[in-house]
Amino acid sequence: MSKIIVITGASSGIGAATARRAVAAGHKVVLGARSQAKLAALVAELGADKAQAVACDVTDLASQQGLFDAALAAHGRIDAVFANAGIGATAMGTENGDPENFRQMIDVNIYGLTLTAKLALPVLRQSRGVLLLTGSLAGQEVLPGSVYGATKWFVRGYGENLRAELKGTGARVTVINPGMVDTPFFDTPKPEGLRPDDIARAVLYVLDQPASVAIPVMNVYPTPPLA
Ligand code: NJP
Repeated sequence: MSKIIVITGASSGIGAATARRAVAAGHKVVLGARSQAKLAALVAELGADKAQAVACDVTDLASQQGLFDAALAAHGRIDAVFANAGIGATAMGTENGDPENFRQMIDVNIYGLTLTAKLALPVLRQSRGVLLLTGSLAGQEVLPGSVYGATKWFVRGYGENLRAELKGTGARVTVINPGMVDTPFFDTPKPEGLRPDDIARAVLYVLDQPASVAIPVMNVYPTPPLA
């Protein structure tokens, strides 16, 4: 069945790849990110009958509300929300890190995510849908001094708490934890990493499950190089 999927962080990388794969699978997508021009180009590529976009900043509740309002106005329901917007560190560790970058990571990766979830929960209760959160393998292991990694530890714990909040509603929560993915998240190409479409396939796998199946966590690693 064709699903209505809201994606944040949809203007590039994992979010854009997921939008492409979702539309190819027959779903309809409603895309959010700050960059209006990139979103418009993606909608033109995917087709305006299958994709729409609302420029928004996930750290602003009213701005994100516009994304959800547009999805509900167009489709009357939302079956899945992929809370994927996130930013990385400009330097490794805490001692060498830029405090302004710490604040931005906490704003987008933590606060913005909680706003997405706040807007998603009531609609997903109704549709018995799925909330996917983009975590990270960096939120599964200890990386010395990493504020970015700590924001993704938050995602891991928050996913558990949201699952408890939704218990008995039929709505489900999945935390997707990618390894390194070759996206604009990094300043330089990462050919040794996963492709954005590798994560998109994982997202579509979760969305393809029947309502009776819950996938709490999915870790996606690149295969280690051959010995
Ligand atoms: O990175 P990128 P990825 N409001 O830079 C958007 C996690 N992850 O696809 O606003 C709204 O291509 C930004 O759009 P724009 C990572 O932590 C990655 O790799 O127009 N949107 C863009 O669409 C993140 O959670 C790796 O600049 C905002 C998107 O976020 C997710 O994967 C590994 C925004 C970022 O796309 C997607 O990152 C891992 C805001 N305030 C987890 N700020 C990896 N790449 O290796 C940013 O484990 N965006």
